[in-house]
Amino acid sequence: MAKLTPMKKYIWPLLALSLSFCDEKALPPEAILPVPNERQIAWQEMEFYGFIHFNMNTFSDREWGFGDEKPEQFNPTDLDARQWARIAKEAGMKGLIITAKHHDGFVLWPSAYTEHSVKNSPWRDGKGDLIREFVDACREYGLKVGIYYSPWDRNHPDYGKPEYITYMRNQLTELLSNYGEIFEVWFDGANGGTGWYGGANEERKVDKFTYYDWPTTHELVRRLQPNAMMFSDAGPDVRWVGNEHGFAYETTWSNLMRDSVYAGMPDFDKWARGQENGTHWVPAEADVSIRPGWYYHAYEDHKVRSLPELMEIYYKSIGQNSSLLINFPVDTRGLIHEKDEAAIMEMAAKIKEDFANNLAKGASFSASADRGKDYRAYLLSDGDFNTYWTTPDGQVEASVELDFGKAVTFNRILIQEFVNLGQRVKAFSVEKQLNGNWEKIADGTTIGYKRILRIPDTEAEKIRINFLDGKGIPVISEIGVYNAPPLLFPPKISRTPEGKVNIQAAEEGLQIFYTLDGSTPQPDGNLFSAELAVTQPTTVKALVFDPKTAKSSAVKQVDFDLPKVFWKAVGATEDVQKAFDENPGTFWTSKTNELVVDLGQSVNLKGFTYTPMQSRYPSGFIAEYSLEVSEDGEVWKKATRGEFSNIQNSPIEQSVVLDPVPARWIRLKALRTTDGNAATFGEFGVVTK
Ligand code: FUL
Repeated sequence: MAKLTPMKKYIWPLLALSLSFCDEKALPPEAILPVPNERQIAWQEMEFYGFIHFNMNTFSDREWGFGDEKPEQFNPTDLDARQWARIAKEAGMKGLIITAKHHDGFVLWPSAYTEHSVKNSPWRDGKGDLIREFVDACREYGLKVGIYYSPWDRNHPDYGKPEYITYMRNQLTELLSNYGEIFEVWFDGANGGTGWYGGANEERKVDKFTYYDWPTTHELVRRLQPNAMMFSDAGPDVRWVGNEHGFAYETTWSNLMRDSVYAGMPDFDKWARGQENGTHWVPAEADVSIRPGWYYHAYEDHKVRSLPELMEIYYKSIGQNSSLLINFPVDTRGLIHEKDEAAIMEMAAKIKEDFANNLAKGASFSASADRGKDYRAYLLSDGDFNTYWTTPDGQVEASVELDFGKAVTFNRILIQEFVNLGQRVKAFSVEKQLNGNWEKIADGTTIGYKRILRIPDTEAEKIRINFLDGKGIPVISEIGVYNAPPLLFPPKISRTPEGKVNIQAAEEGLQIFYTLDGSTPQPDGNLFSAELAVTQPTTVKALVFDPKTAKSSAVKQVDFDLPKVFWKAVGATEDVQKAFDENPGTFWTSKTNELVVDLGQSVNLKGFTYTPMQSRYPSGFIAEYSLEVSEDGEVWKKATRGEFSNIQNSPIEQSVVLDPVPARWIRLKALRTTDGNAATFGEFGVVTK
C-alpha cells in the first residue's frame, strides 16, 4: 500500500474507536452510480451458465448457414434435451441459453410466422417443438432458461425491409409468451450481408443503429419478460466481452456509456473493458465454445478444450468481473458429445478442488478503519455477499489484514466488491508477512463482483490487502484465500516445414510420451527424447507425465499432413514463405488477394486449411474464397467456393472438406476480406489423408 505515515497509523485506530461509540448511527455508504438493478443482481449471482448451439448448421456442417437450407435437413436421430440439462447441472451451471434462431433463419419451434422451422422437418414427424423440450428439461433440472435470437436472418425474404421487424417481434412474442420465465434474451451482434433472402441471393446491408428500432423491441421484451436480461454487444442489461475466447480483462468495469455505445457498432471492442465513468450498469458476459467452432463438426472431435484451457477461461472470466457462458455444440444425434461432457466435468471438478478450503475462514481479520459494528472486517469471510466491510466516508485508502495464526501456503486470492452500491476500486495491492517481514506479492486495478488473483505458491502468516484508489470508499463483501493444487499442462506439438516434430512440456522435470499411430499415449510407452521425422500425413498424440506424482496431463493431438518443405509460391515475393511455414504467428500479405502454391508433387486433395493472421491488429481476413487446382500449372479447375463465416470474431483455423480432386498447383483466392484490406495468410495447409 501507499506508505502509512506514523501519523496516519496513529489516527486510524482512534478513528475506529470513536466510530464504535456511534455504531448504532452508522449508516450504509451512499451508492455510487451506476448500480445494478434487481434483475442484474439476480443475474450476477448465476456467474456460470451454458450455451447450446444446435440448429440447421449442425446438419449443414457450417458455422453460418446461408439461409437456403431445407427444413428436411434438420433431423437429429437421438435428441435428448434432458441430457443437456443434466450435464449443465452437474457442471455447476445455473442456466442454459439455446439458439432458437441463428443467422440462417431456421427456427426450433413451430412458429406461426414461417414455414422454415421444425414443423416441416422429419424430426418428430414435424410435430416437435424443441424449445418446449428444452424448457421442460431445464425446469426439471432447476436451470434457468435463456433464448438466443439472431436479428440477422439470411432466409427471410423481407430482411432489410420494415416488414421483417414485425416478423422478428412476432417471433419474440411467441418465444417470450409461451415458455414461462426467461432469464436472458441474447441478441447477436452479427448483422447484415449476403444471404439467400427467399431466393433473392444478394447482399443486404442494414444500418444496425436504426433498422431494428431497438427501443421498441426492448420495450416488448420488458413487457413480456420483466425479469429477463437483454444481451447484445452493448446491452442494455449485459454486454459482450468483445472476444470469443471467454476472456475478460484485468481492468473490467461494469459501467458503460450505454447511450453512445450500441449493438453492432464498429470498433465495439474499444468498449469491451467497460468504462470507469460509464453512465449505466452493463456488466460483461464472456462467451466461448468448448470447441473451436460454435456448431458441431466431427472434424473438431479432437479439439475439445483441455482442462488447463478451460481453467484459464474460468479465471479470466469469472475471475475478472464477468459472467461465463460456455457453449456446447450439440452433435447431429442431438446430444452433447461424450468428449465435451468429459471436459466440462473435469472443469467442474477442478473448480471444486481449487476452492475446496478457504483459508480465510480460519484467519482473524482486522482493518485500518471501519464504519462501525455492522461493517467490520470479520464479515469478509462470512460467506454472505450482502454483508460487507467498509470505511467512514472519505476514507478511500484503507487496508484489511488477515492473520492466519501460523504459516500457510496459498496461490489464489478472491475478492468481491459489494457492487450493489456501485463498482469502486481502481487500484489495490496485496502484501504478505512471513517471519516478521512484509513483502508485496500482487497488485491489481478493478475488482467488481468477483476478482480472483492467481499467484505463485506463497507462504505467509499474514496478508494485507491495501485498497489504494477508488471512485469512493471501498465496500467489500468477501475475501477468500485458497491453495489450488497444480495442474499439468498438455505438451505443445510443432513441426518444421521439413517435417521435424518437436514436443515440449511447459515445465522442467516432466516426461513426454507420444504415439504416431493414433493410439492413446501411455506413461510406459514411447518416451520423447529427440525430434521425430514426420514426413507423411500423421496424427501425433502426446501427454506430459510427472514422475514425482505419477500424474499425466490430458492428451494433445495434432494432425499433420504433408510437410511443406518442397512447396513453392508462384509469382510472389520471398515473404510468401510465411504463409506456409508451419507457424500461424507469422503472416503474408497478398497484393493480388491470392496465394498460388506448387506442392512439388501431385496429391489427391481432400481439403484445405486457412488460419487468419494472429497478430493483435488483424487485417485482411479472408471472408469469401474460391479454390482452384491444376495438375500442370496451366489449366485450372474450380474446386470449391465458400465463406469463412464468423472469422472476424473467431480467428481460428478454418477447415474446408472437398470432394477429392487431383492437384499439384493450388490457388486460394480471397473474393472478399472482412475489412476490404489486402488478403493476409497466417497459415495455409492441405488435407490429403
Ligand atoms: C456470434 C455468431 O455469429 C456465432 O455464430 C455464434 O452464435 C456466437 C455466439 O455469436 O456473433
